[in-house]
Amino acid sequence: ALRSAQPTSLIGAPTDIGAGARGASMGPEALRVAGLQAALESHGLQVFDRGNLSGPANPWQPPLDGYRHLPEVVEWNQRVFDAVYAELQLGHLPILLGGDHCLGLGSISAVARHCAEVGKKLRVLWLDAHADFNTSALTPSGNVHGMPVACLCGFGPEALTGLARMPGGGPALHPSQIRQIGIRSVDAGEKRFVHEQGLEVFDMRYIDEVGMRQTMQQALSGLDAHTHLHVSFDVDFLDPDIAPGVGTTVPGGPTYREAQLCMEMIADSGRLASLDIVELNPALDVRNRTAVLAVDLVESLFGKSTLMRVPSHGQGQGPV
Ligand code: 4U7
Ligand code: MN
Ligand code: MN
Ligand code: MN
Repeated sequence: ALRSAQPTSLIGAPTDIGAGARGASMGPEALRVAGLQAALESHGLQVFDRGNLSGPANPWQPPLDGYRHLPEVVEWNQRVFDAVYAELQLGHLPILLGGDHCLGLGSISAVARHCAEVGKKLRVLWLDAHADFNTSALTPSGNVHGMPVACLCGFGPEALTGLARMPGGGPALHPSQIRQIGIRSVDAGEKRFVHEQGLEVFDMRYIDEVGMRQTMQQALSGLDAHTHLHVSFDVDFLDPDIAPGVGTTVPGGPTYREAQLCMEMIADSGRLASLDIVELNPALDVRNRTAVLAVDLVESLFGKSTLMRVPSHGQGQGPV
Protein backbone atom coordinates (compact mmCIF):
# COMPACT_ATOMS: atom_id res chain seq x y z
CA ALA A 1 0.00 0.00 0.00
CA LEU A 2 1.45 3.29 -1.10
CA ARG A 3 0.31 6.23 0.93
CA SER A 4 0.12 9.09 -1.52
CA ALA A 5 2.74 11.63 -0.55
CA GLN A 6 2.73 15.34 -1.07
CA PRO A 7 4.34 16.41 -4.36
CA THR A 8 7.64 18.23 -3.93
CA SER A 9 8.88 21.23 -5.89
CA LEU A 10 12.53 22.11 -6.39
CA ILE A 11 13.25 25.84 -6.52
CA GLY A 12 16.78 26.89 -7.47
CA ALA A 13 18.12 30.20 -6.15
CA PRO A 14 21.58 30.51 -7.70
CA THR A 15 23.17 33.30 -5.69
CA ASP A 16 25.93 33.91 -3.16
CA ILE A 17 24.63 37.40 -2.38
CA GLY A 18 24.72 36.97 1.41
CA ALA A 19 27.89 34.89 1.67
CA GLY A 20 31.52 35.67 2.43
CA ALA A 21 32.91 33.43 -0.31
CA ARG A 22 31.79 33.19 -3.93
CA GLY A 23 30.42 29.93 -5.32
CA ALA A 24 27.20 29.03 -3.48
CA SER A 25 25.48 30.36 -6.60
CA MET A 26 26.42 27.05 -8.24
CA GLY A 27 24.63 25.02 -5.55
CA PRO A 28 21.36 24.33 -7.38
CA GLU A 29 23.06 22.85 -10.44
CA ALA A 30 25.44 20.74 -8.32
CA LEU A 31 22.47 19.24 -6.45
CA ARG A 32 20.75 18.46 -9.74
CA VAL A 33 23.92 16.89 -11.16
CA ALA A 34 24.16 14.80 -7.97
CA GLY A 35 20.76 13.35 -8.84
CA LEU A 36 18.41 15.01 -6.36
CA GLN A 37 15.27 14.60 -8.44
CA ALA A 38 15.87 10.93 -9.30
CA ALA A 39 16.75 10.18 -5.67
CA LEU A 40 13.44 11.59 -4.46
CA GLU A 41 11.53 9.86 -7.25
CA SER A 42 13.11 6.53 -6.28
CA HIS A 43 11.16 6.85 -3.04
CA GLY A 44 7.91 7.27 -4.91
CA LEU A 45 7.75 11.04 -4.62
CA GLN A 46 6.41 13.21 -7.39
CA VAL A 47 8.98 15.94 -8.07
CA PHE A 48 8.55 19.15 -10.03
CA ASP A 49 11.75 20.98 -10.87
CA ARG A 50 10.72 24.62 -11.22
CA GLY A 51 14.15 25.60 -12.54
CA ASN A 52 16.06 28.58 -11.21
CA LEU A 53 14.90 31.95 -9.99
CA SER A 54 16.82 34.92 -11.29
CA GLY A 55 17.93 37.99 -9.43
CA PRO A 56 20.60 40.65 -9.19
CA ALA A 57 24.26 39.79 -9.75
CA ASN A 58 26.69 39.86 -6.84
CA PRO A 59 28.46 43.24 -6.94
CA TRP A 60 31.03 42.01 -4.39
CA GLN A 61 31.15 45.23 -2.39
CA PRO A 62 32.24 45.92 1.19
CA PRO A 63 29.53 46.29 3.88
CA LEU A 64 27.49 49.47 4.15
CA ASP A 65 26.02 50.26 7.59
CA GLY A 66 26.74 46.69 8.69
CA TYR A 67 25.26 44.90 5.66
CA ARG A 68 26.80 43.69 2.44
CA HIS A 69 24.53 43.95 -0.58
CA LEU A 70 21.36 44.67 1.38
CA PRO A 71 19.23 45.79 -1.63
CA GLU A 72 20.26 42.70 -3.61
CA VAL A 73 19.64 40.43 -0.60
CA VAL A 74 16.15 41.91 -0.27
CA GLU A 75 15.38 41.36 -3.94
CA TRP A 76 16.51 37.72 -3.93
CA ASN A 77 14.51 37.03 -0.80
CA GLN A 78 11.35 38.59 -2.24
CA ARG A 79 11.65 36.23 -5.21
CA VAL A 80 12.25 33.25 -2.94
CA PHE A 81 9.29 34.28 -0.80
CA ASP A 82 6.98 34.40 -3.82
CA ALA A 83 8.16 31.07 -5.23
CA VAL A 84 7.96 29.19 -1.93
CA TYR A 85 4.61 30.72 -1.04
CA ALA A 86 3.16 29.71 -4.43
CA GLU A 87 4.19 26.07 -3.90
CA LEU A 88 2.68 26.00 -0.41
CA GLN A 89 -0.58 27.30 -1.82
CA LEU A 90 -0.56 24.48 -4.38
CA GLY A 91 -0.16 22.01 -1.53
CA HIS A 92 3.37 21.09 -2.60
CA LEU A 93 6.39 20.63 -0.37
CA PRO A 94 8.91 23.28 -1.44
CA ILE A 95 12.61 22.43 -1.49
CA LEU A 96 14.74 25.55 -1.83
CA LEU A 97 18.09 24.84 -3.50
CA GLY A 98 20.49 27.58 -2.41
CA GLY A 99 22.31 29.65 -2.70
CA ASP A 100 23.58 30.97 0.56
CA HIS A 101 21.67 30.90 3.85
CA CYS A 102 20.38 34.48 3.65
CA LEU A 103 17.68 32.88 1.45
CA GLY A 104 16.27 31.10 4.49
CA LEU A 105 14.68 34.46 5.20
CA GLY A 106 12.47 34.42 2.13
CA SER A 107 11.76 30.73 2.42
CA ILE A 108 10.82 30.67 6.10
CA SER A 109 8.93 33.96 5.85
CA ALA A 110 6.73 32.31 3.22
CA VAL A 111 6.26 29.24 5.41
CA ALA A 112 5.38 31.36 8.46
CA ARG A 113 2.86 33.39 6.49
CA HIS A 114 1.30 30.23 5.07
CA CYS A 115 1.06 28.62 8.51
CA ALA A 116 -0.60 31.73 9.94
CA GLU A 117 -3.16 31.68 7.14
CA VAL A 118 -4.07 27.99 7.42
CA GLY A 119 -3.87 27.87 11.22
CA LYS A 120 -0.87 25.57 11.54
CA LYS A 121 1.83 25.64 14.18
CA LEU A 122 5.36 26.01 12.85
CA ARG A 123 8.55 24.40 14.11
CA VAL A 124 11.88 25.25 12.46
CA LEU A 125 14.91 22.97 12.74
CA TRP A 126 18.08 24.91 11.96
CA LEU A 127 20.85 22.43 11.09
CA ASP A 128 24.04 24.48 11.01
CA ALA A 129 27.53 24.95 12.43
CA HIS A 130 26.48 28.57 13.03
CA ALA A 131 23.61 30.24 14.89
CA ASP A 132 23.06 32.85 12.13
CA PHE A 133 21.82 35.24 14.82
CA ASN A 134 23.93 38.31 14.06
CA THR A 135 22.62 41.82 13.62
CA SER A 136 24.24 44.75 11.78
CA ALA A 137 25.62 45.92 15.13
CA LEU A 138 26.98 42.50 16.15
CA THR A 139 28.23 41.04 12.85
CA PRO A 140 31.98 40.73 12.35
CA SER A 141 31.53 40.36 8.57
CA GLY A 142 28.42 42.19 7.37
CA ASN A 143 27.43 39.02 5.52
CA VAL A 144 23.66 38.55 5.71
CA HIS A 145 23.94 34.73 5.64
CA GLY A 146 25.01 35.15 9.28
CA MET A 147 21.77 37.03 10.16
CA PRO A 148 18.66 35.19 8.91
CA VAL A 149 17.53 33.76 12.26
CA ALA A 150 17.74 37.17 13.92
CA CYS A 151 15.84 38.78 11.04
CA LEU A 152 13.12 36.11 11.17
CA CYS A 153 12.72 36.90 14.88
CA GLY A 154 12.31 40.59 14.10
CA PHE A 155 15.86 41.86 14.59
CA GLY A 156 17.08 43.44 11.38
CA PRO A 157 16.16 45.96 8.71
CA GLU A 158 12.45 46.37 8.02
CA ALA A 159 12.93 45.26 4.39
CA LEU A 160 13.95 41.82 5.71
CA THR A 161 12.00 41.50 8.97
CA GLY A 162 8.79 42.53 7.18
CA LEU A 163 9.06 40.06 4.26
CA ALA A 164 6.35 37.78 5.65
CA ARG A 165 3.79 40.56 6.19
CA MET A 166 2.34 38.49 9.02
CA PRO A 167 -1.40 38.93 9.61
CA GLY A 168 -0.92 40.56 13.02
CA GLY A 169 2.16 42.56 11.98
CA GLY A 170 4.99 41.11 14.05
CA PRO A 171 7.95 38.89 13.18
CA ALA A 172 7.76 35.67 11.18
CA LEU A 173 9.05 33.57 14.09
CA HIS A 174 9.22 33.56 17.85
CA PRO A 175 12.48 32.08 19.21
CA SER A 176 10.45 29.31 20.93
CA GLN A 177 9.59 27.87 17.48
CA ILE A 178 13.26 27.27 16.60
CA ARG A 179 15.61 24.41 17.48
CA GLN A 180 19.25 24.79 16.43
CA ILE A 181 21.32 21.63 15.99
CA GLY A 182 25.05 21.11 15.40
CA ILE A 183 26.09 24.63 16.43
CA ARG A 184 29.83 25.08 17.07
CA SER A 185 30.78 28.57 15.89
CA VAL A 186 29.01 31.58 17.38
CA ASP A 187 30.51 35.08 17.53
CA ALA A 188 30.91 36.74 20.96
CA GLY A 189 28.14 39.35 20.68
CA GLU A 190 25.95 36.87 18.82
CA LYS A 191 26.32 34.38 21.68
CA ARG A 192 25.04 36.91 24.24
CA PHE A 193 22.09 37.72 21.99
CA VAL A 194 21.25 34.02 21.49
CA HIS A 195 21.09 33.60 25.28
CA GLU A 196 19.15 36.82 25.78
CA GLN A 197 16.49 35.74 23.27
CA GLY A 198 16.30 32.22 24.69
CA LEU A 199 17.00 30.25 21.51
CA GLU A 200 17.04 26.50 22.09
CA VAL A 201 20.48 25.39 20.92
CA PHE A 202 21.65 21.77 20.76
CA ASP A 203 25.33 22.48 20.21
CA MET A 204 28.04 19.93 19.40
CA ARG A 205 29.01 19.67 23.07
CA TYR A 206 25.43 18.63 23.82
CA ILE A 207 25.37 16.11 20.95
CA ASP A 208 28.71 14.69 22.15
CA GLU A 209 27.34 14.22 25.64
CA VAL A 210 23.82 12.89 25.10
CA GLY A 211 24.07 11.60 21.52
CA MET A 212 22.15 12.46 18.37
CA ARG A 213 19.21 10.23 19.30
CA GLN A 214 18.27 12.08 22.48
CA THR A 215 19.07 15.41 20.85
CA MET A 216 16.59 14.78 18.05
CA GLN A 217 13.96 13.36 20.40
CA GLN A 218 14.08 16.66 22.28
CA ALA A 219 14.24 18.84 19.17
CA LEU A 220 11.20 17.05 17.73
CA SER A 221 9.20 16.82 20.93
CA GLY A 222 5.78 18.42 21.02
CA LEU A 223 5.01 18.09 17.29
CA ASP A 224 1.45 17.12 16.46
CA ALA A 225 -0.81 16.69 13.46
CA HIS A 226 -1.19 20.46 13.21
CA THR A 227 2.52 21.22 13.08
CA HIS A 228 4.33 22.23 9.92
CA LEU A 229 7.99 21.22 10.26
CA HIS A 230 10.52 23.25 8.29
CA VAL A 231 14.13 22.08 8.02
CA SER A 232 16.78 24.62 7.11
CA PHE A 233 19.80 22.48 6.21
CA ASP A 234 23.04 24.46 6.01
CA VAL A 235 25.48 21.94 4.56
CA ASP A 236 28.24 23.27 6.85
CA PHE A 237 26.29 21.50 9.65
CA LEU A 238 28.23 18.39 8.54
CA ASP A 239 31.80 17.67 9.54
CA PRO A 240 34.16 19.15 6.91
CA ASP A 241 35.93 15.78 6.59
CA ILE A 242 32.82 14.47 4.85
CA ALA A 243 31.52 17.80 3.48
CA PRO A 244 34.35 20.02 2.27
CA GLY A 245 32.24 21.90 -0.29
CA VAL A 246 31.06 24.82 1.86
CA GLY A 247 32.31 28.37 2.31
CA THR A 248 32.56 28.37 6.08
CA THR A 249 33.85 25.03 7.35
CA VAL A 250 34.01 24.43 11.09
CA PRO A 251 35.67 21.25 12.37
CA GLY A 252 33.92 18.92 14.78
CA GLY A 253 30.56 18.50 13.10
CA PRO A 254 28.25 15.48 12.94
CA THR A 255 29.65 12.33 11.35
CA TYR A 256 27.99 10.54 8.45
CA ARG A 257 26.10 8.23 10.81
CA GLU A 258 25.03 11.02 13.16
CA ALA A 259 23.76 13.07 10.23
CA GLN A 260 21.87 10.06 8.85
CA LEU A 261 20.19 9.45 12.21
CA CYS A 262 19.26 13.12 12.44
CA MET A 263 17.58 12.97 9.02
CA GLU A 264 15.91 9.60 9.68
CA MET A 265 14.38 10.83 12.92
CA ILE A 266 13.02 13.91 11.17
CA ALA A 267 11.52 11.61 8.53
CA ASP A 268 9.99 9.42 11.23
CA SER A 269 8.22 12.46 12.70
CA GLY A 270 6.11 12.52 9.54
CA ARG A 271 5.81 16.30 9.78
CA LEU A 272 8.39 17.57 7.27
CA ALA A 273 6.59 20.11 5.10
CA SER A 274 9.32 22.37 3.66
CA LEU A 275 13.10 22.32 3.28
CA ASP A 276 16.09 24.53 2.49
CA ILE A 277 19.38 23.05 1.25
CA VAL A 278 21.84 25.91 1.43
CA GLU A 279 25.50 26.92 1.52
CA LEU A 280 26.72 24.15 -0.76
CA ASN A 281 29.71 25.64 -2.59
CA PRO A 282 30.76 23.58 -5.62
CA ALA A 283 33.80 25.82 -6.20
CA LEU A 284 35.25 24.44 -2.98
CA ASP A 285 34.03 20.86 -3.39
CA VAL A 286 35.94 17.75 -4.44
CA ARG A 287 34.35 16.07 -7.47
CA ASN A 288 30.85 17.03 -6.26
CA ARG A 289 31.09 14.71 -3.25
CA THR A 290 29.44 17.20 -0.85
CA ALA A 291 26.49 17.54 -3.22
CA VAL A 292 26.23 13.74 -3.49
CA LEU A 293 26.30 13.50 0.31
CA ALA A 294 23.63 16.18 0.66
CA VAL A 295 21.40 14.26 -1.77
CA ASP A 296 22.01 11.03 0.17
CA LEU A 297 20.97 12.74 3.42
CA VAL A 298 17.94 14.39 1.85
CA GLU A 299 16.87 10.94 0.67
CA SER A 300 16.88 9.82 4.30
CA LEU A 301 14.88 12.87 5.19
CA PHE A 302 12.12 11.63 2.87
CA GLY A 303 12.72 7.92 2.78
CA LYS A 304 11.30 6.34 5.85
CA SER A 305 8.02 7.74 7.08
CA THR A 306 6.71 9.96 4.33
CA LEU A 307 5.64 6.92 2.35
CA MET A 308 5.84 3.16 2.35
CA ARG A 309 8.52 1.54 0.23
CA VAL A 310 7.06 -0.13 -2.82
CA PRO A 311 8.64 -2.76 -5.06
CA SER A 312 10.38 -0.73 -7.74
CA HIS A 313 12.52 -1.77 -10.67
CA GLY A 314 11.89 -5.37 -9.70
CA GLN A 315 14.10 -5.02 -6.63
CA GLY A 316 11.69 -4.09 -3.90
CA GLN A 317 10.80 -6.13 -0.88
CA GLY A 318 7.37 -4.59 -0.50
CA PRO A 319 6.28 -2.32 2.27
CA VAL A 320 8.59 -2.18 5.26
B1 4U7 B 1 26.12 30.44 7.57
C1 4U7 B 1 29.84 34.44 10.83
F1 4U7 B 1 31.63 35.72 11.58
N1 4U7 B 1 29.21 34.22 12.11
O1 4U7 B 1 28.32 36.28 10.76
C2 4U7 B 1 29.30 35.73 10.22
F2 4U7 B 1 31.88 33.59 11.65
O2 4U7 B 1 24.86 30.61 6.85
C3 4U7 B 1 29.65 33.28 9.91
O3 4U7 B 1 25.77 29.67 8.78
C4 4U7 B 1 28.27 33.14 9.38
O4 4U7 B 1 27.04 29.66 6.78
C5 4U7 B 1 28.01 31.84 8.63
O5 4U7 B 1 29.83 36.16 9.20
C6 4U7 B 1 26.72 31.90 7.93
C7 4U7 B 1 31.35 34.60 11.00
MN1 MN C 1 23.74 29.05 8.03
MN1 MN D 1 26.70 27.72 8.61
MN1 MN E 1 28.37 29.09 5.34
